[in-house]
Amino acid sequence: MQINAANPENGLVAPDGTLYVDFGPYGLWRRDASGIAQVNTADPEGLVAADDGTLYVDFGPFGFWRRDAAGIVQINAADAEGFAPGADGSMFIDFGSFGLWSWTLGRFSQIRTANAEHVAVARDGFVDLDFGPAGTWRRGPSCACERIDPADAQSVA
Ligand SMILES: [Ca+2]
Ligand SMILES: [Ca+2]
Ligand SMILES: [Ca+2]
Repeated sequence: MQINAANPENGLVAPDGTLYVDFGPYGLWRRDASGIAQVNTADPEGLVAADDGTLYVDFGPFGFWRRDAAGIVQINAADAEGFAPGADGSMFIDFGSFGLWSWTLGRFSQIRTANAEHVAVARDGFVDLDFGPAGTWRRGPSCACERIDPADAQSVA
């Protein structure tokens, strides 16, 4: 089924079966059992679905948003540089010069003040964080952060 004649820039199927498509200047759209609808007119820079089906969207200068059954809400006005969903429903967000933050159960907490170069979440609940010259760090389910490599990783994906 064609949602839109425009070329999609990005898309994903959330764990709840909803299809989300980034149609660039035509905004963000979804398709589920109730049909096809536009979620937002802004062009997403990135989107990811958490295990619980919640969609998280980086709308660039319009901030960072989440969408669940209750609707779509902005959770921060800053433009995220990167983000990755944790196994427990947390979201880890690189807000550039504002540092690295986790979003859990509706609350933000800052993990580090440094600007991460890359954030990746392993399925075992660990978060790998590339802080460039400050080395590569790993944050475990206990929330402790430890440096696993003093070198600047090329990638932790
Ligand atoms: Ca886009
Ligand atoms: Ca962004
Ligand atoms: Ca960054």
